Amino acid sequence: MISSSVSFYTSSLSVCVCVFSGLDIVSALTSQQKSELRVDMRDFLGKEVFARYSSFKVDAECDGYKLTIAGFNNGGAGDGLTYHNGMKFSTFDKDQDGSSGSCAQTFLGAFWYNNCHHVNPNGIYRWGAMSTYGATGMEWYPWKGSGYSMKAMSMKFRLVQ
Ligand SMILES: [Ca+2]
Repeated sequence: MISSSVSFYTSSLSVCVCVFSGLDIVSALTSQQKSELRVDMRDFLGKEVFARYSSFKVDAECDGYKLTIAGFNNGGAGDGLTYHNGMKFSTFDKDQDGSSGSCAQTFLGAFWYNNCHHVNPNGIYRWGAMSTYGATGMEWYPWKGSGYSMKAMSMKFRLVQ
């Protein structure tokens, strides 16, 4: 289950792909040249915030698509991703997280899970705050806390000089 709301693209190449097929491309691009990442999100009241990271890199598949991120700049969202720095990418069928259980199975997503997440962009689409099903929504903890699923969230990176 992968949300199509999460897409990666670069400004220099018109690449827009879902996470699974995209990680190889993201890794190839970010390994060769410095990249920055911007995450935009919107709640169900229409408010929009973002978080920007001046450095963003994804390692190759043989290294578990490990995430390296730094240089947080706050656009109102707060820093959700530093908690995931250094983690490998986990899916339903590939547990590479920092938990004794499977974060991907528990939180119904695929991500650079630690033990387990502050951010769950590939979680299920829910309408804002819901107490059922725990933190399985499309969440960004520093902004809305646990149990609030965004109306929209996008992660975009671009190569920088
Ligand atoms: Ca685990």
